[in-house]
Amino acid sequence: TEGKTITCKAAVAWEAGKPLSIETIEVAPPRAHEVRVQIIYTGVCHTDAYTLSGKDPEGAFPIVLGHEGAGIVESIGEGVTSVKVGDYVVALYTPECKECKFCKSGKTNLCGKIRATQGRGVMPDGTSRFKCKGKDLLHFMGTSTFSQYTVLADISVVAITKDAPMDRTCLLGCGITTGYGAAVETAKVEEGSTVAVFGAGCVGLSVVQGAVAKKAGKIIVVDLNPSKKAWGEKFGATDFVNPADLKGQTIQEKLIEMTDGGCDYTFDCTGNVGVMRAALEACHKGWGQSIVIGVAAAGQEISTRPFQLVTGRVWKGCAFGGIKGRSQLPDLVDDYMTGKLKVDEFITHRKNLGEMNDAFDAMKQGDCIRCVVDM
Ligand code: NAD
Ligand code: AHE
Ligand code: ZN
Repeated sequence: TEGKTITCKAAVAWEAGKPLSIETIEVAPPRAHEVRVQIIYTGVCHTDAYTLSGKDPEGAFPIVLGHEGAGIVESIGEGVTSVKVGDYVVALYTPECKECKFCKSGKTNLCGKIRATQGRGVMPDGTSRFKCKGKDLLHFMGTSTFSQYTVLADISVVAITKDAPMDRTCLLGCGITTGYGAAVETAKVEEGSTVAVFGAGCVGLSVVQGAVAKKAGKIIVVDLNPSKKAWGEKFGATDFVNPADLKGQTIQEKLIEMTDGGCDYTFDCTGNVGVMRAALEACHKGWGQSIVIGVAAAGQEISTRPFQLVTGRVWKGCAFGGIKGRSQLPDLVDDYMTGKLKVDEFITHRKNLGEMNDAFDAMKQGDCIRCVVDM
């Protein structure tokens, strides 16, 4: 049966650097291997602000941003078998087709199936499902969760238990999974190891949570904002260093001193390329690994002395924590339900769709970990 176009509200980014406008938009029915989802809650992530700012080389306008969402499947296109109408789902900006070279490699969570069209802001068939005032709107990260209804590829959603509240599960669509996965899946932090986390936002605090789960011995939070000391402690960090308080010593020197020669694992959760260098150089000679998670603006580059790598430090990075969304997210939701994974603690602000610009303003304040938007 042929689906109908839905008219609903969405926060539209007409151009870079301008506030979002709440508009009435038209959302076309899902085509083959697509699903239309009613978004119930969405988080707002720094990456949304980054693309809105115009600094994302892949950013194009007009677009419906948002990639941290949870909702209910409203309708499905031909050939969809992985989810059904009524399923509760989390949107996956890192999809999982289970059949491409990447998915089959066993080495990465990056799926190659729809990455090219996703990066151009269109559905896998090269077209958009969104219209506003007669114009096509672009999709974002394959998800566009700042709309009451959105269309995603079937490989970009995962069904989860209906028992889990969607105002919490939305956060597993990016920030929490990204940091937690970076610690447990990408770095595979070991019991007793020393960890330094640069930047204690939602991502960094989630790294701390992952390091605690893996029983790391020392977990040092590094942040310029003194109020992040208490936040680190709340998630189980053992130490806090504010680089601004160091006299005549670099942050890498301080960390090397605190850890008898350097950290086993460090994580950049700031997106600052100077911090990325410090994080690499704070690693222990011979084996320390530094994981880049932060997203840096177009044109920014990292550097260090090659000697740092020659002497055994490892520089790597990950998207979505290295987690495969369809295979692994349901287990993370179960961990939340059984009290093994903190999620509620990250929510410091709540807004509704009409206040989306306020949610962006809140995110930029030092007291906001995550703002959840009721759609
Ligand atoms: P956030 O702004 O909430 O947290 C960043 C923290 O870093 C803040 O507490 C800030 O005070 C601190 N900070 C800033 N500059 C610093 C410096 N020079 N030294 C020490 N601390 C500093 O951000 P977030 O939501 O936690 O996201 C962190 C980064 O991760 C962003 O760049 C975001 O775009 C990126 N991100 C990447 C992925 C991925 O898959 N790779 C996923 C989500 C977010
Ligand atoms: N489009 C940017 C890069 C942005 C970026 O690195 N995105 C991360 C997710 S951030 C989530 O908050 C990511 O998943 N990257 C892997 C990928 O395939 O996009 C640019 O520089 O072009
Ligand atoms: Zn994000």
